[in-house]
Amino acid sequence: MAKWRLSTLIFWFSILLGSFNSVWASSDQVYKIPNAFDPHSVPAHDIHALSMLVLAICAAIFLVVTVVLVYVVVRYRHRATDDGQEPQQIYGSSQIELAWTVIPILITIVLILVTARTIGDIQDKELPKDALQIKIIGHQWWWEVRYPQYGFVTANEIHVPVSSSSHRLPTRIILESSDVLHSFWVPQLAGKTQLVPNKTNFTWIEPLQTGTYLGNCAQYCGTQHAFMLLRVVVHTPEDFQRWVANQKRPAASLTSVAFESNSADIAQQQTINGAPQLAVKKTQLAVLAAEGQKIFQSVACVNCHRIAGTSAQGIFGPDLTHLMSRKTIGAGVAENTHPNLWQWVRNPQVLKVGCLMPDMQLTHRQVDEIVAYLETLR
Ligand code: HEC
Ligand SMILES: [Cu+2]
Repeated sequence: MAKWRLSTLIFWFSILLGSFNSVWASSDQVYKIPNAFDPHSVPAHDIHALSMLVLAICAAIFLVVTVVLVYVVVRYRHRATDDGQEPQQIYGSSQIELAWTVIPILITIVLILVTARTIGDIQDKELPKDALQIKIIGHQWWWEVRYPQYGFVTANEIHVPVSSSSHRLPTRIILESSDVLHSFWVPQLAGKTQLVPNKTNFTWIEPLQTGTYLGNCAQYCGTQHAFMLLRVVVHTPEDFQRWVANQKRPAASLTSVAFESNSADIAQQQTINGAPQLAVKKTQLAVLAAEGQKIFQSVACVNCHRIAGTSAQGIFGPDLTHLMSRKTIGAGVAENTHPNLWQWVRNPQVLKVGCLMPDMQLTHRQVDEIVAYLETLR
């Protein structure tokens, strides 16, 4: 009995914790849980309205059943004065049988119709011809994000403009997979859509408020499925154009970048995890970064990663041309900070066990240099 009570307590406590998650979601953490009941985009609003209707119908059924059940249990409970005989039994009441057949059928038809209408509305939506197009390719366990109209590629973080009633700016999203099934889901922006190998799927979003919206892969796809997170950053149209202009640039040449003042903040940081603490000055940093680029180009990094404007043209891993413009690395497994990036390059298998980037067996010094180079990729 005591055990049963404890497990019940734990059960309800975890339910409670789960519901608090959506409250905590307001702080800016890497792992916050997106709330599907707080839609900020056109298709998500439609889905939300439908789910509220379905919930209301289910709640009404639940209420009727519970009230009748409680009434019967109380009204006809066992009494000391009972004579032990069964009450009068009813057989073959066509009235009752009709009622419990026809009413559920009607309810089910209503649910089917409203669902079909919402799905149809969302799928058949005519988007403006000049709508922004994004192609997302699922990989174990990260998202490749292509902007074919602008000719650049990024990863895991999707940037789109905000839409308003005066200036509608929806985004069409083309979904493909390079390996296994994945599922694109950003609950506040749209419903789930599968990414299927050898098939092209579509979905669209039309965010109505700027901000960052979190999503994740919603189809189990292997070891690191849980860390196949994505974020959608919704900008004002002007900010979006600024972001696009930066992404379109090839990686800036090292000599110009490393001496820029914004490298100074990197210079303040120190290497962690037992590596020698380097208090580097800007010029030293430039030397480090130049060395880093040489190493990057001489080891296997270039086989898997692309850095536009350099000889690195691999496509197996994420495009690194503007790595530092991303908030996270490893599809949301860690924030894109100096210590995390260092740890990643040193051995990605520590941060993301089983991920498809191997431990490159670099020395601390080589990692310092490569990270100095990567940090010029803004
Ligand atoms: C065998 C292919 C391969 C090689 C070689 C490789 N990587 Fe990777 N790399 C990947 C893959 C795949 C990912 C994505 C892993 C994930 O998120 O699950 C990745 C992710 C990264 C990321 C994080 C990018 C992001 O936006 O999340 C960085 C930085 C990176 N690699 C740097 C390097 C460097 C530096 C080297 C060379 C020392 C290197 N990689 C060698 C395949 C490779
Ligand atoms: Cu997955």
